Amino acid sequence: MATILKNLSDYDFERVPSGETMKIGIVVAEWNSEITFALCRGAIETLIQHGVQEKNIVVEYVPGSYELSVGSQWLAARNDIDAVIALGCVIQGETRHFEFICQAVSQGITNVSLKYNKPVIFGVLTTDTQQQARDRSGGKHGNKGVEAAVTALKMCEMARRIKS
Ligand code: DLZ
Repeated sequence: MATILKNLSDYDFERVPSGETMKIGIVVAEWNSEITFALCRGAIETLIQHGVQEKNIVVEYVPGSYELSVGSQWLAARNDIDAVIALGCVIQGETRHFEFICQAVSQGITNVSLKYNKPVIFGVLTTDTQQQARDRSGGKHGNKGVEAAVTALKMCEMARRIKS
């Protein structure tokens, strides 16, 4: 599971499908916004690099990662949106809040994806420290927003191919 050996922004550009005809929803948690807004910038830049038109990127904000599930659901319910990217950052604190939020959001996002039969991408950093989160939101380990965007495009292409 270690991401230490993997740079989250490294991928094979040629293997990513064009996003020219895709419409992507992004839901961003405002908690730890220094991190999550950097994830969002990484995701948007990557989508645009792969042909997604700016007008086809819909960004919505929720207060914290716990609300990412329902925020994703509202976007996934829209027929015009092909995939949703959920971006958040949960940092381990002194209480068990961390575990509850991580469990809820990972399960919640999976449920939304299965309910709406469309990709909902888990772009949530779950780290022990703020520095680990910085390292993964445009720092030395890349940007999880980039990884999430690439995953969304690949899954959209697969969904279209298989469902058509
Ligand atoms: C309350 C809380 C705490 C302690 N930590 C985080 C965090 O590290 N990352 C995050 O995205 N949100 C956190 N929150 C807020 C919860 O996600 C949620 O917004 C509130 O509990 C209200 O439901």
